[in-house]
Amino acid sequence: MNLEETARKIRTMEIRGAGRIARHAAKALYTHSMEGESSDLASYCQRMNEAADLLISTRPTAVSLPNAINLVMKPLKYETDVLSARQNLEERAMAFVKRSEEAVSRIGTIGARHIRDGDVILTHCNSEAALSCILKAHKQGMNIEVYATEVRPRNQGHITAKTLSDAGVRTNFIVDSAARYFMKEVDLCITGADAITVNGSVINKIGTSQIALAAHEARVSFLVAAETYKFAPCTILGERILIEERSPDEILSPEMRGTLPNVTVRNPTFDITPADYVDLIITEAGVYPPEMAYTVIREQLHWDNEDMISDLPYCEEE
Ligand code: RI2
Repeated sequence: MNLEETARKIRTMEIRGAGRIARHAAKALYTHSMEGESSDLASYCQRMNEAADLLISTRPTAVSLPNAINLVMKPLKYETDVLSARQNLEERAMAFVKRSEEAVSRIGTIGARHIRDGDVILTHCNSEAALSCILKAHKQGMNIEVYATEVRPRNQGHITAKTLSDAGVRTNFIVDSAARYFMKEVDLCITGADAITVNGSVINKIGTSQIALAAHEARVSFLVAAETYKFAPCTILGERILIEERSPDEILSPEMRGTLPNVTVRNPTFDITPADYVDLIITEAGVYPPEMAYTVIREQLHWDNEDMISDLPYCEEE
């Protein structure tokens, strides 16, 4: 898949999920570097910077995307010749893909330790990291049951239900608004994350914060499974994560909206769950209470490298 195709597919959500978006972006940079014909370092850098800008512009919220691009692109500025610049960038891109895949698997192993035999787990949207925990527990022979939400308007819950069903996990498929109704039957909620701020707030699929609130009310644990590259270094500087608002067509067709002249359809894709409602964040580097987000950013993402924070391209005001 070339750069433009990858960018288009991320934008239209044919490629979706915060981790997958990041891996595809790294692969697109790899391919773009391989296919290019730049003979000097300056034109190679320009070409790659344009590619990075295009990829970053595709979706604004999942911090995994700019974090991955940052990891691949940033050291370019220290290169002195085009050949090694290309080779090093391509190595970094593939190293990120490998690291990301291993992280999801490791999160499963760590997360399964927080699931007990007999647990009923509620999950929201379609998260590789959250599913990794659930599937690992199932593989270890635990007798678990899952409530999976539908996830209007894009219905990512269908993918989750199919994955769980194929793996033989007993699954209840529910509409998003039924989450509080069923919370009394749930032992544990596990979701993924698109971004985690320095104060431990979790940005994830719209509806997550309502579920966290219902879990809090029912004294049900709320866990978040997320690779360390979902933490947002820019939030240390007080920046906010931009919440994507997608087309109203995803909710009501233009024809239907035409019959409702006084109605505005709003379609925010993500919401923010404050740290108070999050019990634990499961990462590939171990588990952290949300209050330790600063430590994760500092130790795992090496935020104190001045280059990294001086020109972060990806955080905008809300
Ligand atoms: P993993 C998804 O976003 C969902 O919000 C999901 O919870 C999150 O990414 C993390 O997914 P979207 O692309 O990286 O469906 O754990 O909007 O797979």
